[in-house]
Amino acid sequence: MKKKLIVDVCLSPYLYPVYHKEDSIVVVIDILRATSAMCTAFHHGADKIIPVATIEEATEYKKQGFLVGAERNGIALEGFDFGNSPFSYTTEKIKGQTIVISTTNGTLAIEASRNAYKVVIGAFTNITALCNWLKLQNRNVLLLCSGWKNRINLEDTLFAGAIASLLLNDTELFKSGDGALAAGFLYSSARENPYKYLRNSSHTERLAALGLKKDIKYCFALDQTTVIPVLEGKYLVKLSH
Ligand code: 3SL
Repeated sequence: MKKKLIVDVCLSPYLYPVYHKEDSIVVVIDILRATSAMCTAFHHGADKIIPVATIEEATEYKKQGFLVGAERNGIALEGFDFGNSPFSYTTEKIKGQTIVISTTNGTLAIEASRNAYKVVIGAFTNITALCNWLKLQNRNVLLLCSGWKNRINLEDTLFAGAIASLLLNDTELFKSGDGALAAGFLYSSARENPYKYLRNSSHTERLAALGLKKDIKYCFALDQTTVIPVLEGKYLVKLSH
């Protein structure tokens, strides 16, 4: 019998070192809102994205003339071109451009997983394209939730559960680690209406209090794009598939 591939979920970037395996594909997940915004930016024509962990790096790129998105605690930082709303990455502003993004959690998770075999970006907005691609890779898959300041959050876990369930149910290729089992249970409770299920979660409440309900709804919309961003050196680029 052919050995099965493993799909597992790492619930926080803090735990990443104990999940790291040299041969795994890592899917970085920050549903609200970094990875949703990145998929949208590519869909609207961004050429490359440079994800950076710190505001100092973002400031340095800004000085060099790059378009820079910077967000902390849900708020767009003054002196930069964008925050983290998918709606700010419009075609008029970013088509053909290399943009720089620094966010509270999402870009930290990318930084944490740089040493993986491959790092790709996942969101509800590219879920079908991403799953179809993962099924063809013949690799273990680690779904890395960005969480909130190293704590677990519900929306990333739920999305990880959705991906794990799609990989496990649609093929015989994978078996799951306990993280994927737990996230899958969460997803099966929430799948009828994830947006409603998450209405009392901490980051949904935080963004709603900032008047960002439209962003939240958008980040739960399925398949807005077929783009899969992939990390190549310091750049995220569009995967050709
Ligand atoms: O944590 C992050 O990286 C951000 O996505 C947070 S926010 O949605 O912009 O508040």
